[in-house]
Amino acid sequence: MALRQILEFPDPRLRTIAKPVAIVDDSIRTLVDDMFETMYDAQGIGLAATQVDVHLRVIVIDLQDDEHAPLVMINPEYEVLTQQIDEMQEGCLSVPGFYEVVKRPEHVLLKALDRDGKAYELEATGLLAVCIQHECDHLNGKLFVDHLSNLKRSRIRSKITKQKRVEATT
Ligand code: QAP
Ligand code: CO
Repeated sequence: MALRQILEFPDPRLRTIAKPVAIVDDSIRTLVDDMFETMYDAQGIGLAATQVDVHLRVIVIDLQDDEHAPLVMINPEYEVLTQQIDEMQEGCLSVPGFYEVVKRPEHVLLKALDRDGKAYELEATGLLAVCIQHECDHLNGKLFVDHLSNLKRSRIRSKITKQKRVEATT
């Protein structure tokens, strides 16, 4: 297992549309294991392959509570099951230090393949539903900051860019 580097906004590689996984083989399982290790190391609850510069439709999620086991989602798709929209404060390992409220459907049905390539379905509400939608957005080159106003997004972009300049000179 190995830690992988997490791309940070506004890196253009985060805009790549990920390709479906053709076969769930050992190379995909290695990617999944590395993604869990990288996510736990960074103290995240969800990570998409896009964020580690691998443009395949693979997600790992671990809410780290008593109700939910760690989840692997390969070629995920979801259906919205309600008209109800909830607001939740979101963060992202690719936008470190920034948290903003995003509105999303509250109830989804996820269809995906697991670590063994076996198809499964999962109904989700609450934090898990938000996390599934947030991570699926990554596979389509989208970030939670895209749900914010242009003003908020450009403020976040300039703060991160400035911080990177400071880091480069210290
Ligand atoms: C997506 O995000 C998510 O800024 C997963 O300094 C987040 O794991 C879905 C993190 C919230 C729903 C609600 C962010 C860690 C982790 C940071 C994450 C940071 C350290 C973000
Ligand atoms: Co994210």
